[in-house]
Amino acid sequence: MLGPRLDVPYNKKRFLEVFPVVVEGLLDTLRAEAMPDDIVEWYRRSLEYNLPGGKLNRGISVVDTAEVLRGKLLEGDEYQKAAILGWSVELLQACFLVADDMMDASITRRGQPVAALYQLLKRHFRKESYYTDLLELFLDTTHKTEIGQLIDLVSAPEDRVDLSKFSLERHRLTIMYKTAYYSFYLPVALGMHFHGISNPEQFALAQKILIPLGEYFQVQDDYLDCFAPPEKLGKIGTDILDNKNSWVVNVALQHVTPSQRKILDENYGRKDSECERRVKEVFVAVGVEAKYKAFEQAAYEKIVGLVETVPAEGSELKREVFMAFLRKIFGRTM
Ligand code: GPP
Ligand code: MG
Ligand code: MG
Ligand code: MG
Repeated sequence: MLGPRLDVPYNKKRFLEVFPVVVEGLLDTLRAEAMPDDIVEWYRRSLEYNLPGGKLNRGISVVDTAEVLRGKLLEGDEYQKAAILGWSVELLQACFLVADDMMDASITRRGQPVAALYQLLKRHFRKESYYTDLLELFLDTTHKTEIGQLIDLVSAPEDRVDLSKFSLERHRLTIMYKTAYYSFYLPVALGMHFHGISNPEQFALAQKILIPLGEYFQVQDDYLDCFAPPEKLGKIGTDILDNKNSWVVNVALQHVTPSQRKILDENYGRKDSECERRVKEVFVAVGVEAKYKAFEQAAYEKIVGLVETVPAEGSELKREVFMAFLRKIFGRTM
């Protein structure tokens, strides 16, 4: 294929090769403040433990975006710089996941908080004309994500299960804020700034496509929480136990018989694995899997339709930026 290479192993390998630069840069900022060696060492271990373990889709998407916009592979220092911007998203993600796992009482995942991204941006981007745009983007996105997390948690009281409070409208609002902005809009917007795009209309157009893409991703996350094998998913689902306003329960509620509804009322949101099992039985019985497959297909077509609103020629943005992201997540099972 001519132009950017988007195959996953290659992109992941070269992205990981920049990680030592990220770590050394961050450690230098501590050494420059004369931090004791054991503190520097702890910081190194924390970065190495928490950062490289995931899929790295968000970080790699910053580089992919920049390469698609440029129409060629980035090399040398330029590649390194784009990858550092990608690693800054992974720092934000690591920090979010640790907080989320405490909020959701999850059992397994990657580790402890790291909030070094602003040091990283300062070190590598301070002299760029778009430095304040980067800062603003990270701050606004973090705020949106925190609001999303607020809606998610307030909608799931531990002591008061009331399924009549759930709705797909509330679900849409939740996932747009808690996931879509930081996981989809942020990486592409960073790649756009890196490439030198500054026209707000282009960012608005990107957002119009990426928010629905992110919503689709979080519906997948909700479905996989319930139905994917934990060893494959890398995390143990907690949504039923946590009384979450998830896509799955909303779809089930639309199709239950009165007796199935009673089972859900009595078993959803209870911290008990037998209750969880009964809830899953109802989900299976009402045919959630087929509804999910239909949802995936419809979401795919809707997003392709939105991508086609980007002009095929002569636009600063390129359709491939979005199609590359869509291909990464369509039909995923982990
Ligand atoms: C995903 O929700 C949302 C986040 C990881 C954002 C967390 C943001 C904070 C400000 C803490 P989720 O709980 O469904 O994710 P998972 O299934 O991975 O636990
Ligand atoms: Mg959560
Ligand atoms: Mg969670
Ligand atoms: Mg989840």
